Amino acid sequence: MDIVFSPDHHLQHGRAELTDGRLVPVYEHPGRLDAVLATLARRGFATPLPPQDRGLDPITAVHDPAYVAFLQCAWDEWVAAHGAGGDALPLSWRAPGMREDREPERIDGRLGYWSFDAGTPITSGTWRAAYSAAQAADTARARVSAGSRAAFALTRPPGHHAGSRFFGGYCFLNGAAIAAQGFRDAGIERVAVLDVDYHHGNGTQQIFAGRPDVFTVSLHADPSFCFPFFLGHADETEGGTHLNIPLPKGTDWAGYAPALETALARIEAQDPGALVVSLGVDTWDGDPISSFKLQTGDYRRMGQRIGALGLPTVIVMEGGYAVESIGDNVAEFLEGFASA
Ligand code: Q9C
Ligand code: ZN
Repeated sequence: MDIVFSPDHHLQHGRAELTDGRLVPVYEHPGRLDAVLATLARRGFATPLPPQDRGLDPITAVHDPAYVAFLQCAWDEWVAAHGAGGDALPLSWRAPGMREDREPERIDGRLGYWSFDAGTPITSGTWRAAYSAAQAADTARARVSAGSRAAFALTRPPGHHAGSRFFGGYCFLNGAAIAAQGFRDAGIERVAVLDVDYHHGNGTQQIFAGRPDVFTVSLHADPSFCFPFFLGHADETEGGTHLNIPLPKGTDWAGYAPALETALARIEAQDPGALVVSLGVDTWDGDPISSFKLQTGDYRRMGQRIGALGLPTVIVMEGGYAVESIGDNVAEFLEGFASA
């Protein structure tokens, strides 16, 4: 399996996030990918390839160019207003009845305009890190388009919460969506996206809502109790082009496996020509911000079941915050996939 990786991920290193009423060190930090990289090397995976740079085109294929332009200059505007002593974070958002059609001028207002949470710090290196992650997702897709059975984009910051016009949930550019759209633009008529991150893939759902050419599925913690709270319920079908499978607190493999089978059957019924997997391993038992109970060996079963679809596949790294196990959980998934 091809693995695409850029050390530029180190450029995204936020200082703090607001969690449970406290400012705490960020969960989404460079040590996550350092751990995966070291584990994959130790377990004998092939040396990763660097991403190719195809510029802004693969990004603006799924994100509004005005949003992309905002991401590129947000840190500089923040420093001009507040200095570089803290991360750039939004604190105000529009609510129903407020104006959607007027982007504020002040950076504090613009941060709220283009986001949906206060847990996603913008730093000096955020744009370059997110840009390289987007290129890695695109390169993984290009490898598969060129004939590889599967490729893994080992990337951060993650992407599946980022929509066409917003950041949030640690995400800025949606690598899974970039890969799926890349397959479409390379001539694949129908693409499926399967999101197994603990959290609902709200950005991916939004980007492809109502698109019969890209069928999206997300298995996740029920938004009644879990972030992103305002999307991800089972009744959101987007005209038959999307499937949400919300799961209860404490879900283990016995609860997860049948939901995965439902998702796989729906994907097979669409007869797609390619698959994109949003791989979050924050469903692991010991994850510090999650509640599911999957064990390390369960990721091998998950990878095997997904690999058995037999589709050309791009796997994109999403969440997973238990640094002691993230590498083994990812490796189990990839080995299971390859063994199918
Ligand atoms: N108590 C991904 O897994 N809220 N994003 C965290 C922690 C946001 C997770 C609060 C979680 C976003 C890609
Ligand atoms: Zn997650």
